[in-house]
Amino acid sequence: MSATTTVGRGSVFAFLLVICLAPTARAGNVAVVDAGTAGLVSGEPLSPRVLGYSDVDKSHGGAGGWGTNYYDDLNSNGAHDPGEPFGDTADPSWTNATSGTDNSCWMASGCNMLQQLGVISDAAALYNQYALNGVPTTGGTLTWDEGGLQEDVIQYWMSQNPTVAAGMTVEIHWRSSTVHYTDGMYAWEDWNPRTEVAAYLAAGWQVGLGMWPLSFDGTNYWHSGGHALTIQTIGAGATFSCTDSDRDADFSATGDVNTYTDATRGPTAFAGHNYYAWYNDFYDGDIDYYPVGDVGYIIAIIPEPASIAITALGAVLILRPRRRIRIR
Ligand SMILES: [Ca+2]
Ligand SMILES: [Ca+2]
Ligand SMILES: [Ca+2]
Repeated sequence: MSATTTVGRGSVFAFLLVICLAPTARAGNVAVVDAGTAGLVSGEPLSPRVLGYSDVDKSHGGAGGWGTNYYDDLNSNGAHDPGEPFGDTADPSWTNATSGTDNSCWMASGCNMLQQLGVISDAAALYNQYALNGVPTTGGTLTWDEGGLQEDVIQYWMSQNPTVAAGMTVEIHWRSSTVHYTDGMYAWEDWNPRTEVAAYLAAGWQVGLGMWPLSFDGTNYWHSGGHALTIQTIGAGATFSCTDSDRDADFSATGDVNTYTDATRGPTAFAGHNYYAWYNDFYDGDIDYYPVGDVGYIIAIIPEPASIAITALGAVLILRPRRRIRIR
């Protein structure tokens, strides 16, 4: 069952729960066999292109490149803390220049979603503000060196802008954590994520994804650190386009928009339910080589009144602990 909720008016922090930092082994989970539907699935709906796309990139113009930043570790704790100056090149005036991994893809995507929704006009400025000063969450205040989720950004921004937030709806979907395909792809239960995301886009919502590479040691699959993307279009057949904080356009895309190849599984009937999986090749551009991006998290936002209702599974979420894997 996909865990789904709607977050709006006055309850923006109600569903921020557990943080899970460690990669999670999947031994003992139920596996479903996908008979005859493996590989690329064509005929999925073609969604309209999001207007006015936003592409906040990680700071990458200096020595740090896309993956590393430098900061003045004023309290010498080996981490970037709120207010500590940072950049892609160390400043000679800093007293304790230190480097760290930039894990802020979730922050960039959340800011993109807000700009594409039209409630802010400068996503890069908001990103820089949050990257420096942090995004408060129930798990602590997160800056650029920590993983998070788009909802951290969106819900914090909503708390800072309650008048606008009162006119927004946020829906969050997680796929099952207990059922997967025999190839290790995790399944959504009775919910086709690609089709549903296309429906969101067609109805004017903004959508962000979270996905996690799979690791396999010969016995167990598990998800390691993942990635967050901002959806622009669900293509017909086997692609979607997005903006990606960790690179400029590559593969088949031009400009700032990236087009990645998808693969899906399902629908596969098992134990009275239909299962679906969705993944893509955001790492290497070759889905046949290694399907790295297992899409497990979808967040959608829209100004109210919401014109469509995707699902109504809030009660399920309340009963289940929320598993959070940080994405970078
Ligand atoms: Ca950098
Ligand atoms: Ca520090
Ligand atoms: Ca980019």
